[in-house]
Amino acid sequence: MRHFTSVKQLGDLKEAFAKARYVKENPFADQALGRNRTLLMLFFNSSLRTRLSTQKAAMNLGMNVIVLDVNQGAWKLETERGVIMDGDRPEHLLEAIPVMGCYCDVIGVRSFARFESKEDDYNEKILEQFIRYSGRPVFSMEAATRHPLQTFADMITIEEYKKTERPKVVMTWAPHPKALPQAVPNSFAEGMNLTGYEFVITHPEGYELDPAFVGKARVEYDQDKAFEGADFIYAKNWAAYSGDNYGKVLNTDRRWTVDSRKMALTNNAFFMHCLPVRRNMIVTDEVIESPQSIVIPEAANRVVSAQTVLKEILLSL
Ligand code: AN0
Ligand code: CP
Repeated sequence: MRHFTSVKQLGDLKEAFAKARYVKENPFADQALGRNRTLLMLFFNSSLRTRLSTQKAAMNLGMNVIVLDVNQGAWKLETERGVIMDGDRPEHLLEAIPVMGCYCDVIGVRSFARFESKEDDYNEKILEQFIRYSGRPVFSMEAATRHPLQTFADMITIEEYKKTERPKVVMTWAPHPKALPQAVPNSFAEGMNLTGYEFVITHPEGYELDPAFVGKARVEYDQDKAFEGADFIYAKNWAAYSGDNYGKVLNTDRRWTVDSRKMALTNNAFFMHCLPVRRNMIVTDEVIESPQSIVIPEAANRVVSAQTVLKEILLSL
């Protein structure tokens, strides 16, 4: 593996899960692999889990780590070519990327959808420039359209908790006051389509995701119906994708909040969320604190997913 931007690049899933299990059981077995190798983690957006878990994963592999928050202390970056740079951005991405490539062996990038241009977001304009101009392996720490390290951790978690070969997994939209990207739901749907699980997506009308990510999922607009018999409930908010509504919040209807009444419709389902989560918007206190909530082990598996992927990248150097 050189670049990692989608869970599709995990290749054979059984093998990927076996590699993840090995990493989880033997976290310090590959300390020599990363020796004198430097990881640069670059953040255009905030992070708690991705920052800490990826740094921990790299340290487990013996790597040195540099973390840069582009918006705190670095020069503000111009990202458009052809712009007369007489504004507040003193440096261009086209110099910054190859310069950063000189100081490291591997680059992780977080660059969310900006909701300014659907085309730029869905072409992964920022991430692709890192791949093209850095001269280094690049992995996504959530880009505009996907969050593959999160999805891989989610998949590892479902494998650990599932009680049947083919569990019913339901991804539900839930309300949120701000416009959030589609990266997490896109990526989760992409991952679920690679498995043999039964996969259902439920959301209000207007929140349809890109069909390329929905794949063979069943879309059910009645949330109660979708929840019936579910083994896993995966909650997430996203802003609208379709047409002129791209990036818009169409409603914040709290009838979609995941609560105990809805969880009672399921097959005693586990509750999952990538976090950070807004309580009593996305999910009630009661559900997230219940024994069926696995959000913390899910977050813990972010170290495992990052370390499994970083190890593959190091092996390719
Ligand atoms: C981000 C999102 O929804 O994509 C990050 C989630 C991992 N969430 C927020 O910005 C709240
Ligand atoms: N789940 C996740 O990626 O969290 P952070 O945004 O805190 O990194």
